[in-house]
Amino acid sequence: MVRTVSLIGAPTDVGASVRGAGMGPDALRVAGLYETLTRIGMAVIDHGNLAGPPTPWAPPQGGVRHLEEVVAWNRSVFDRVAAVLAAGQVPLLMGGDHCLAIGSISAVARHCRYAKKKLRVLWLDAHSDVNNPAISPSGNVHGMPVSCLLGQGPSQLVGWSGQPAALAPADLDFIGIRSVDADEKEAIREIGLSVYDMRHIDEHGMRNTMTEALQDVDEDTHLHVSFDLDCLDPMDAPGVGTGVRGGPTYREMQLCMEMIADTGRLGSLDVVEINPALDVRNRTAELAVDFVASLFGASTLAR
Ligand code: B3U
Ligand code: MN
Ligand code: MN
Repeated sequence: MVRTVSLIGAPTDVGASVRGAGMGPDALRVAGLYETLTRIGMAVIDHGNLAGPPTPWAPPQGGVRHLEEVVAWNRSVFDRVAAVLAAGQVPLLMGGDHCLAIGSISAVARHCRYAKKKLRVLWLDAHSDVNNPAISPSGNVHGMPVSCLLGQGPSQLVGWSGQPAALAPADLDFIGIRSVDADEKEAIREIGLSVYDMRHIDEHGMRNTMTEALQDVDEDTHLHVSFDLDCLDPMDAPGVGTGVRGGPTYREMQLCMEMIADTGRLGSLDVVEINPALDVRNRTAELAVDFVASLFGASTLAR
């Protein structure tokens, strides 16, 4: 059966500190996301862009910036992702910054509970995004989505899945991490999160890393990939707001995506933090399209 992928644009940089991620959905369209997925045999629907408030660029209040606007954008994302899942389709959220994963993954978690599926989230990122208002150095919510999903963020952003926490710590694996704030390190240790950081990938290779990360994925698993493009090395992907040197190479990331595709369990996806204002000829969006194609089995089908 051909699976239908539903593209959902959320053009906002409301959770970031650098302007421009709001242009991400159109950069992905210009890079040929729809056409590429169609070419590899998927049915694709582009739902266009969601609407939401403009980014006020105000300072943080109580350790959080733009809380009201972050809530509004995530509400729209939650509702649309929930509707797409209910229709039996695969939601592909085109961000926008990474705060949008709160709405997206909360909807996925609720769906998995009703569908009696085990949710596994792979968080591909340079950052661990596990800050909260008490410890965040910036107040930017794109550094806090993991905490919110674990039930520890601002109360307005917690509990949307219908449970106190959308995710249990064991539901989540980080891949590619190399920038963690001091208090975040403490939080990661306290919560007991599974982190495959760049050191782990350097020492064990991407193949062993992904074999380990995917080992308990079975036919009852719903895999969600939350793909922050700053996971990649900025030499390859310059179009991101907070790039960090020393990420996986193009080849390593391709292997990561192909191994996820091989499980056949990919159920939903976020593609976030592309910043066309900082990019070079849309290279980062084009790269993202390559990786998304691999996630949906492009290389496997070509064999
Ligand atoms: N940890 C920093 C920086 C950051 C997190 N996520 C992104 N940047 N993209 C923070 O502000 O929380
Ligand atoms: Mn992120
Ligand atoms: Mn990041």
